[in-house]
Amino acid sequence: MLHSPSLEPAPSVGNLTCEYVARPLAVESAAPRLGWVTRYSGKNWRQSAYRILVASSPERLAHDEGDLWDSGRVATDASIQIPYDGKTLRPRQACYWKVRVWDGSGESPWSKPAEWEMGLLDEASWQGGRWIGGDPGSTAAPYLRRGFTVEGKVVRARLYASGLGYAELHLNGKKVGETTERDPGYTNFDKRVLYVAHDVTSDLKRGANSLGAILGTGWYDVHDLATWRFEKAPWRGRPRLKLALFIDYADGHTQAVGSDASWKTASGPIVFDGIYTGEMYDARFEMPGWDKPGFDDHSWKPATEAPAPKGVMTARICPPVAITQTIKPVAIEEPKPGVYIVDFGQNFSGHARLHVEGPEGTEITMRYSERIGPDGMIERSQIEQFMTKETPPQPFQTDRYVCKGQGRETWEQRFSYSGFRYMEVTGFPGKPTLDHFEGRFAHTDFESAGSFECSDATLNKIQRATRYSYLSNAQSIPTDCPQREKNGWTGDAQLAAEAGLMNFQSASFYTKWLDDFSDDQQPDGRVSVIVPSGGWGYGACHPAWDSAFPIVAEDLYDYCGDRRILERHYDKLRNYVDYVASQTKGGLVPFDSLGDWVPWKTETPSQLTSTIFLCIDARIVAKIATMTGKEEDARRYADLAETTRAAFVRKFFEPTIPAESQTALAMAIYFKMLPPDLSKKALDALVQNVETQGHIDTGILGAKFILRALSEGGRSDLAFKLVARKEQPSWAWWIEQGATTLWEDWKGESSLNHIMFGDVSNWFIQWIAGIGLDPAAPAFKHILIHPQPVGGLTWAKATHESPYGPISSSWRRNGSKFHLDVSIPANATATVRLPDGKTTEVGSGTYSFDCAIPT
Ligand code: RAM
Repeated sequence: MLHSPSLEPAPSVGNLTCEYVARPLAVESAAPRLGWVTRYSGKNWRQSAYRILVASSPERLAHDEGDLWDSGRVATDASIQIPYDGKTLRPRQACYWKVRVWDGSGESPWSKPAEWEMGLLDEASWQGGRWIGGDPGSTAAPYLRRGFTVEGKVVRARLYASGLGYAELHLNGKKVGETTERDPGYTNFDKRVLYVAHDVTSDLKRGANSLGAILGTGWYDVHDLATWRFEKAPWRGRPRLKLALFIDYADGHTQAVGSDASWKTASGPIVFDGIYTGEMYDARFEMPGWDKPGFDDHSWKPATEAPAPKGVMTARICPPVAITQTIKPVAIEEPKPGVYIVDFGQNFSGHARLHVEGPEGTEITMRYSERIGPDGMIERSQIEQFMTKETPPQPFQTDRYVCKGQGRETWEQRFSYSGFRYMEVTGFPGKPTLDHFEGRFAHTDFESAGSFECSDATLNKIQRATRYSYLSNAQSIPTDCPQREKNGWTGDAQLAAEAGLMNFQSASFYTKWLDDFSDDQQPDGRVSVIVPSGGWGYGACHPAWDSAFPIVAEDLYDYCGDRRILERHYDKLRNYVDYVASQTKGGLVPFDSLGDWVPWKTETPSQLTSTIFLCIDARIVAKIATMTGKEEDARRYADLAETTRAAFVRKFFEPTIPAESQTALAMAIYFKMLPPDLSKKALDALVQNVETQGHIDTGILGAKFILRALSEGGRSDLAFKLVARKEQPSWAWWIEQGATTLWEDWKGESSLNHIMFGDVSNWFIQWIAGIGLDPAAPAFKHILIHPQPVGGLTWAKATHESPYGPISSSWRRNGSKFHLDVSIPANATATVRLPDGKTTEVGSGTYSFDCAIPT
């Protein structure tokens, strides 16, 4: 029976996704996972069944014909992560799909149709697209081009391309992907090379067309010298391109245009580009019209065929890096004659766009910085320290532009990025004004998935700063900082992943990074502390960092219901845990390793934190083994977790508990390392420590878990104080100092844009506003609503776009009167715990509650 909208609220199905994406154009999984969101205006909606149709054409789908797959009516409440189970899909196959659902009383209408397309899947599908490069004797960025002819009516055109380090593609005089930059993305190129698919159907025209590419060095051809030795990366080579354009015509035939020796190349205005260095662009070498049909390329040389990189071609499944915001500067000063300092008012990752009018040959230099010194000049000693000193010194975070001298010129770099708030400009012709510059915020372009706001302006600023830091550090991989290192430091990423998943649709980004992890693992199980690594950072293990591998995989399961990620990496996770276990003595991690990094005052032994992480890792492996029916493994790793835990308690909590270390106490409590009586004592000790000291006294590990341990222990009031006290050390102190992003340490002595203290945003959403995850029911299938009206807040609200749909929690208090509004998505349920301790079980829908806050 179809729901009758006039008689009752009818469910409607939308937000169809395939592998986390609305319309992916290059899916490589043989069984892509589908999901949808049901909207229902009433209460307590639960799905009782679904039916999915996947068709080979929109027409067939419109006739309810699932010629690729008709799931039939499947009785289940599952509505996310449903694997396709139809006919084998071919390379480039387009799949059109829709879904309808049932509840106890009827069926929904069909959803609007959605689609996905399969990627190239194998080498043969590239149909002549070969690796080509520019003039091997030139260090400038190669330009490549080729013309082709379109005859007949085009129904679909797809451009598949990979360029190392980066490729900016052009079609008929226009950049492909207007705002994207640094495509296709960063991987261990000896293991995996990304390619990207573009829908270019509407960019083609009948007759002469022109394809082009500009290649950058990126992480593939690092020539700057720095601590992490990427110039010695085994994959290093000169930039190269592989591309295949497929044009499907109305008459059924397909034309393929591939990158091959018929392409031509020249060096243009990008004289130099480097991932740490920046870019040098000489506009006098521009080649107007190079990317348009009819361009005279007779002086260009034939492109050279380049050896294929070793890595497997893999479709990029996560969003591209893109420019998402243009930031107007707020001030400009001239601390020395001819030296201008531009203040963008916000720390961010990206670059500046320059508008200038000057005589031919005028060279303008823009050097990016997070700080200015007392003399008003940029101050970069904290972030330059890892760059190898050279004579003459290599440029760092520096863009240079040489004018062609033809009126107003506008330029921005393409192949590098910087972390900055300030910019020093020298060589500018005349006196620049604010209108001459714009900041361009560039990072992996996620959709937002969450928000938090409350009555305390400082907390709102911390939330905003966290989002800026998170985005600044999402650059195809999760990084530590956008200025100094740009490295995929694993510890930083594992600490920030939950805040990332709550605030942004970042699942596909972490899925990609876990592949990077798997690629970097050595046969003995070891992983590097930066991922990807060009060979640096293996050595002894560092469980607090290395555990990013199992922990982020588990986060994807907890926050998105992604079981496949656990299965896919199982063997490698086990191999990693075996490696760490082989290093232990008496159940403990015996050596010094990275631990509670950048502590305030009290240092916590790294053996203590590392042993906790080994226990967590073993538990995760045991959990996956249990889920997948591997009983012997399940027992073995549960035993390992338990012996590690017991050894931990003996060594670090008996006979006395480490009352001086907030980190040790908080982590032991939060990770359930202690028997109940000891856990209770540890919580009392933690509360006492915090009350006596009156401030946070941890590094990055403790800072994440102390807020949770206190909140779970009923002391969100204390956690709030740690965050919001305006004196050093605290998050709010940073804001008081003018921070617009989160800093690397409590002292403010290093980078000013790190994300490793960023779980505070997750705590805002999950505890202060109260949208809590229930790991027993992944993906917020069941939600723990537990708002915390503490710290004098009069209201707080948060939202989260969960896999089942939008969740919101909004509360206000007036004296002891407390009011809460919540919204639970269809097909999910929640337990609501009010500040008076009363709990209510609810189904989907919107609800309001009132209570008195006990004094
Ligand atoms: C610093 C990084 C990073 C941290 C490592 C251990 O250099 O910036 O944040 O994880 O050290």
